[in-house]
Amino acid sequence: MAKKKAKKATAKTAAKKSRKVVKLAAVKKPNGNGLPKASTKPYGQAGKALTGVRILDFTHVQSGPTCTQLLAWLGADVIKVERPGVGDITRGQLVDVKGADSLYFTMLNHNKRSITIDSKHPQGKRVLDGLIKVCDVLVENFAPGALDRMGLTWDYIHKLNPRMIVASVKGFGPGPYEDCKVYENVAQCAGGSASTTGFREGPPLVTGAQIGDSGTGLHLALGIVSALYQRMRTGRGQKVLAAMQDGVLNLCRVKLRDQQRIEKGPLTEYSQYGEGIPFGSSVPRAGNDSGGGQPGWILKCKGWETDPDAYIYFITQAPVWQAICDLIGEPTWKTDPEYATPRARLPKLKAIFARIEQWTMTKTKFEVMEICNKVDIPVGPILSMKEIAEEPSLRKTGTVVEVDHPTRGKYLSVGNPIKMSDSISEVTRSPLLGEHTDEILKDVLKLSSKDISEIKNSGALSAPKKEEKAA
Ligand code: CAO
Repeated sequence: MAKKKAKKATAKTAAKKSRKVVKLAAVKKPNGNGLPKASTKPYGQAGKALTGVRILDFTHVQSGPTCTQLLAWLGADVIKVERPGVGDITRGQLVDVKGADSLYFTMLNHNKRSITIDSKHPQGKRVLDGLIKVCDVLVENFAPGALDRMGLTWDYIHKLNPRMIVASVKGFGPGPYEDCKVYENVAQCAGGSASTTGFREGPPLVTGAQIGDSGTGLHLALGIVSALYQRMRTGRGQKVLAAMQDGVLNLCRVKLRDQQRIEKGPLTEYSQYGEGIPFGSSVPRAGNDSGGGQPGWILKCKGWETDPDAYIYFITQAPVWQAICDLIGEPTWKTDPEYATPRARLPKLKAIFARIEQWTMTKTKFEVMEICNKVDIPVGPILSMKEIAEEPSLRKTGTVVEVDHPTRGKYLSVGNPIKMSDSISEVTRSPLLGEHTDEILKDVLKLSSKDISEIKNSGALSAPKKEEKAA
């Protein structure tokens, strides 16, 4: 009985502690169903989704920063810890403006604060310990074992702060490759994407969409938000792992679907089937075939001879087959048993798309888009990055934003692709290296000026002097 009471008390204290960090009205003012009274503030003015959540951001390059940038857009206070003098390596990669942080860095680190700490220096460790105590989530994507080598093991962190959620991106989950370092294209290859991308007669291909890095960052963000939600009930943190191989495979799940179908017979919707080419034992590369049940292909449009992006993705969706026949001038195909049903069309897809292409080549991709959408035919223009950058509707929604930066000037970035009616994202510029070091020591850690001087004088927050480096 006494044990039970003590347990209850511990749980209560843990819950109380967790409330201190995430100040959710839901917890403070229960209203029958546990939710607070509906806010009377206008939408967009009642804080942000993650207001009150503080993130210790140990991420670098792309996968981890994608995750923490998203959390920052959703309202979290993201404190990015960087190595003194160097920072996130991407600050100096693919530089286009001399002396300024690269677009690689700025476009992945909006809305964050930066503090420089040598995590292996005893005084640096002292600062980190302080931050661990006041943060809700530690996010990292170091090479396997690097966090432990800094002394920041799960046990150590959890002892300092039992509410802490420790979230990691790694290349692989537990298994034969768990110790490997991984970059984007390694993950695309190991996650099944490359073997299923490209043309049958060509080599495997990687895709420009950063499904390994940014894709895994998104998976991790969802894990973190879920762990924060679970912590509301349990009062304790947990480990969250998103492995890049797993993230890529999750995005390739239709291909694992096809792997199981191929064992039972040919994949009839693949153009390979129509061409009479036998299937092997694993899912082949399918060019521009659609991944679903509605056949599609990329077709040339007017101007394709000189414009590399004058193409359109055309889907011969079954319910609009009649409209397609009328548009391309083949009205007899509507009733001809050789063409009238999806099944009858499967073996002739190549010829059918060639005939549709004769029509699309007489129009620009935007004309095809307009004409087809009027009669509900799903098509997609191949938009170049130039066209996307200039597209007014994307600017209007904040999906493409112009950001001003003190050393590089104005640049374009992708804003938050998730739109929420009561948690509006504003994109603010990425921090300069160590820009918020003093502010964080003073306002977040509440250190005295004496303590701050002591830490600074120890060299834990600044780059080693050149002579010292050489020595
Ligand atoms: N103070 C002191 N040391 C620091 C520090 C700081 N603030 N920040 C980092 N370091 C140290 C680390 O402790 C590590 O040292 P040890 O190897 O001695 O333990 C060292 O910097 C290098 O870290 P790393 O191994 O993570 O970096 P890397 O450039 O060698 O590898 C990468 C990069 C991406 C391959 C590797 O981090 C990785 O595999 N991460 C997981 C998968 C991932 O996220 N990949 C996507 C990257 S984006 O394409």
